[in-house]
Amino acid sequence: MAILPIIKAPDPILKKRCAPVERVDDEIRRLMDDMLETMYAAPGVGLAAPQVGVTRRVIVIDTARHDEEPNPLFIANPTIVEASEEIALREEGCLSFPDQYEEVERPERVRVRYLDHENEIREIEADGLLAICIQHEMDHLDGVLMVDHLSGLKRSMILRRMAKLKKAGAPVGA
Ligand code: K1U
Ligand code: ZN
Repeated sequence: MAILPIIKAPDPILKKRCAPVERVDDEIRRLMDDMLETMYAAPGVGLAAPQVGVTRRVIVIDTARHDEEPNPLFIANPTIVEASEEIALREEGCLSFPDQYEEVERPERVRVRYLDHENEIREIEADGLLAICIQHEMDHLDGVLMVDHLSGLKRSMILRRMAKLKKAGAPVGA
């Protein structure tokens, strides 16, 4: 396994719509394993393939707490098959926006269908942090970023700050 560099905003790769995988084969499994190691090292609770420069519909997530056993989820080609009408407002982070935390509104619960590490079709019913994290990572696969849920003014302030840090070569996050 390998730790991959995480792409920081602004970057055109983060705005691309990702292509589905045909099947979860050895190449995609290797990508999933590298992404998981990268996410744990960051540290984070989720990571989407475009954040490591790969425009395929692949996500890894582990929202287990430090006092719980690791519970990695390997997700390819996710689709939301059901979303609650109930909306939650929660603070989100993003490894492509180090040190930025913003409140975003999303459905409280979702049921998601996907292909797992062994190319098996699975469904998961998620709520709380897991539901938020899955939706955040699925947004990445469509080139939608946390800041795209904010007001235009807030979004451009954050993007300007990120561009400045990048230009200055500041060490932003991992
Ligand atoms: O997509 C990403 O950039 C990962 C992001 C996922 C996420 C977190 C919270 C709400 C929505 C989506 C992160 O993992 S940010 C880092 C973070 O939340 C965290 C870091 C260390 C320990 C626990 C959480
Ligand atoms: Zn993110």
